[in-house]
Amino acid sequence: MSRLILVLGDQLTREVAALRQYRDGDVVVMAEVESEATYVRHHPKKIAFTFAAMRKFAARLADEGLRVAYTPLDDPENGGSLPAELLRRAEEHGTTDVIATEPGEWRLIAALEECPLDIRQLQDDRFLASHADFDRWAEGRRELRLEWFYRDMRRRTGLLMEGDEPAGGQWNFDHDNRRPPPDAVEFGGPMHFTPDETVAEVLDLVERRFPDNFGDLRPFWFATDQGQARRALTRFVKHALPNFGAYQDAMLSGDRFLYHSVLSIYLNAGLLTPLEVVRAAETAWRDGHAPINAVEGFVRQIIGWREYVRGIYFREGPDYARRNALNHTRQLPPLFWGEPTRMNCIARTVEQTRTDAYAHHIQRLMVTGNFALLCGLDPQQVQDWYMASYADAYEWVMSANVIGMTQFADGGLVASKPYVSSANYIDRMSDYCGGCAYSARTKTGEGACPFNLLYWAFLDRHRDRFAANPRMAQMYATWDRMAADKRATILSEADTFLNRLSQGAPV
Ligand code: FAD
Ligand code: DLZ
Ligand code: SF4
Repeated sequence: MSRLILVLGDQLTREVAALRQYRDGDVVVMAEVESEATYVRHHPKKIAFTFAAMRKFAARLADEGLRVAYTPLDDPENGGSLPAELLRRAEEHGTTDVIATEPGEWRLIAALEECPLDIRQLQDDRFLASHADFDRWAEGRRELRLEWFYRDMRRRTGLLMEGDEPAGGQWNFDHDNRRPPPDAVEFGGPMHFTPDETVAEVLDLVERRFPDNFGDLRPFWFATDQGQARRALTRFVKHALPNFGAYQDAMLSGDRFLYHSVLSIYLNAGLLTPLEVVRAAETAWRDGHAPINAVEGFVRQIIGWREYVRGIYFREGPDYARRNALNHTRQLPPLFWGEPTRMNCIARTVEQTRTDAYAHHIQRLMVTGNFALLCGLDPQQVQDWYMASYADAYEWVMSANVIGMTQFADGGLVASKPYVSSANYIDRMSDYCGGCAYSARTKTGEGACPFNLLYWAFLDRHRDRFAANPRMAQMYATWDRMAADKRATILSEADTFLNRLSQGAPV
């Protein structure tokens, strides 16, 4: 009897677990559906990327001789959701037997479990650590810190290892990284691809069906198949990887990508596998093309952070994304959706997010994430914003980054202290402050940067929770040493700022 093999829009790999089960007579089911396209108001570039990459992958499978049942969004028979499409195809092909690869979000895992067909969800072994591997690592540990997980992954994969020792004699080369922005960037950004016929059709469809979503659909330049994604990887390794480490944390108004890879979109959709990406980087180091600090930093992001945040999401369960340990309830202000603001760092980051569906890690962490935490925004609304804003957004990778790392809403499971900073950090690591109406160096009064006010107000508000944290002792000591009238001024000005924000007044 034939079986249905379900392939989701972020499982576009020939080697994905369910497809490896394909045998003659089976039918591969792929469907563009309203429910996936609207469960958050995705950036139009993300929807276009997903549909175009799905169409090209389906065509490739058909060329290889597989039977593929593909449903475009505009098909009048379209059931509107993945379970509905499976039920329709099951009836059409006279089967109830379905093989799927486990989706990356709890809501879809549950929807498949509830679907009245015999659906087997196989482990997604594109990841290097299975759920069992992560649980084994986490079991009995008091703290689930990335660094220990990462070292374990290095040993397990043998990546950047010389025998039992880390290559270059250190596990982590971050002290060589984190330099302020360079005067000039030699990379020129990620590879751009001119839309082919398939992409052009999808762009028209997305323009018609999702006209009001936040973000610019055009110009559209993402890779949409494996061949193109591999070319983007080659370009990154050749031209950007050598400088990746040094300028990983820098931000520049005139250069949105610096030396970042812009590969998460392709990795998360399956156009690239994590192993091929890290092996390409390791080879560049072994060939003497890229220094160890750059390659180690890059490899850590992929076999460390990427696997770790997924491990946390699945280990903690469906309620993780709804945690709110600091009881933050302020509504997300309209400046996140591009309403004018005088805060140049926010304006630049949001503008880039709107045009490219991309911002690099430090922009997400230390600009928008930092600001949201300092303002006490509702973490679910913050996560919804990130989900709606980025082409690489999926809950399995988003949640521990937003709920854990940036908003401290998991109470410190991921971050040992909240990622908060005053204007100092942004001033040192970017050129944003030079073009800002506020002054990074001004602490109170006319023109004082809001980060300088909000930072101390945050610490003061959460004193009970954080004062005993040894990593924050120095901040509290500094705060306590300030003159009482200065502290009162800071708190009052922070309050005025937050009230303006809540009232929708321009800030
Ligand atoms: P590079 O800087 O070139 O890094 C290389 C690769 O490492 C990335 O492609 C990515 O696969 C991986 N990586 C790096 N940092 C992380 C991390 N913290 N977690 C997981 N993987 C990482 N990444 C996503 O893929 N999807 C998301 O939805 C997402 N949401 C985020 C939200 C917040 C608030 C923060 C702080 C980070 C988020 N990240 C997310 C992680 C990171 O910001 C992006 O992976 C990275 O910016 C993608 O750009 P890049 O490919 O140029 O990465
Ligand atoms: C992101 C996305 C979008 C926009 N549309 C579809 C779709 O129509 N069909 C599909 O199979 N997958 C889509 N995806 C990817 C899914 O949302 C993704 O598989 C789940 O969120 C689990 O990670
Ligand atoms: Fe951002 Fe403050 Fe710098 Fe302006 S002065 S860019 S608001 S950190």
